[in-house]
Amino acid sequence: MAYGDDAVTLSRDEIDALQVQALRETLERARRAPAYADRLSDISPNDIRGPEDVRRLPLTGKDDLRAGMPWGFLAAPRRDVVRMHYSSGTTGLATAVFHTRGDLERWAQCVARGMLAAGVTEDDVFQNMMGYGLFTGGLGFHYAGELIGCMTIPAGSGNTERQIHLMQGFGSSVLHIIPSYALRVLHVCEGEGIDPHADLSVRVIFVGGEPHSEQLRRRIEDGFGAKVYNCYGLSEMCGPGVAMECAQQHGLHVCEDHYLAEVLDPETLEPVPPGELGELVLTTLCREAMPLLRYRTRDIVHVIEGECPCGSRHARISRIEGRSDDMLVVRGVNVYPLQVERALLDFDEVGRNYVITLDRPADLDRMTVAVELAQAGFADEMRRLNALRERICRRLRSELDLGVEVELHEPGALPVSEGKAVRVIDRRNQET
Ligand code: DLL
Repeated sequence: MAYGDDAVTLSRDEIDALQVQALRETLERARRAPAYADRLSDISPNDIRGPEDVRRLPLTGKDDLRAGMPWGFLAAPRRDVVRMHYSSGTTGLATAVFHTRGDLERWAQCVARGMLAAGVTEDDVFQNMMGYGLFTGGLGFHYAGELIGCMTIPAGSGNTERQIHLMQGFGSSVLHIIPSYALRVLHVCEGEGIDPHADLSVRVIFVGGEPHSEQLRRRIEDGFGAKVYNCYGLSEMCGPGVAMECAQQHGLHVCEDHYLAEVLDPETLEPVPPGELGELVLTTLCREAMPLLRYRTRDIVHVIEGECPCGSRHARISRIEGRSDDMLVVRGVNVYPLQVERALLDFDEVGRNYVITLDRPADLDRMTVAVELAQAGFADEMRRLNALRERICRRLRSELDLGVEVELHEPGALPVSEGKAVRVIDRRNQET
């Protein structure tokens, strides 16, 4: 084994002690960030006596990150930062996340821990089918694969025929992929007459980046003849690797030596009783460049009680059961309806009403934006309208980083709801 990790064998008491110490250090580091300096003037590290004292710290939200752009949450000297990622925000304005070299090493260790728990070894060929770039999915797993010693193929996302060709040609045994894209790959295999059980060697698949059901996991497992492990994370913490499933496939172990997790009622912001659904709130424990205190993920989970038979005493959370805000995840890309609205407002020809429909034909998320036109009579000018549709498509693609379909409608043609407008119709789960 090229890489070992002692933290998985820590007892509960050891994890608690480690969290208290790390929380005190985090508090000291966070003070160096301009956005936290004033908010932490009343609290000293000695006030932290148990992990529950995290509740003495202020909550941090996406809006705070946005207000602090670009450098407000940077707690280390700029010259110590070796990487930046970028994540989308409630009004489409993305926020930056900074990493020191040490932050990147610890991130790779978190992901490697989950990969090892699923039985990945240096003998594996790891095809990483997640986007590389500002999105954290690709690079997040890449260095973990190399740390373990896998032959790592940075395939990136898309180009399905080539992906299958790589899997066949190099005997890829481990994949990392967006769950909806995994179904797409199976669909293409079927079309090409490739039987994944007989013609491919995939035995372990990590999925994450978007919500998915237990049924979807089973479909991917059956299709590939492989075990599928859920991996959770978000750019604000690092990316993938905040919590991952072990071989039991029952709940995701939070890397509790790196993240302190709370589950709060999103309205009262009080802790929910163990086992009940609430919003996951995370505090980084080791981050140097950008410590975040009690970050509201908006992801709804519950804690899985009891000791996991795998032996790890790191707390387990359920799969993500929903969001406490209106963010949609489409093919792994985070989309806020307001981003769509903002893009549409750029067009004089477009009226006030629009509806976003999500469905999943051919097992891949599709987002269609029905757009009502500002004036009647456009329906005759087909050429002009097609050009307009193309421009709106391009504008939405640049805003969302996601290809969407656009339909144009006569003024008054889209339903108008009384009260809060119904902007999103999500049919995806009806079809899975
Ligand atoms: O999606 C990081 C990631 C990449 C995780 C690849 C796992 C695998 P963001 O783009 O910042 O980061 O999006 C984070 O995606 O708050 C969840 O709402 C959703 N999400 C991520 N993983 C899962 C999952 C990455 N396993 C947001 N199940 C999060 C359900 C997930 N939702």
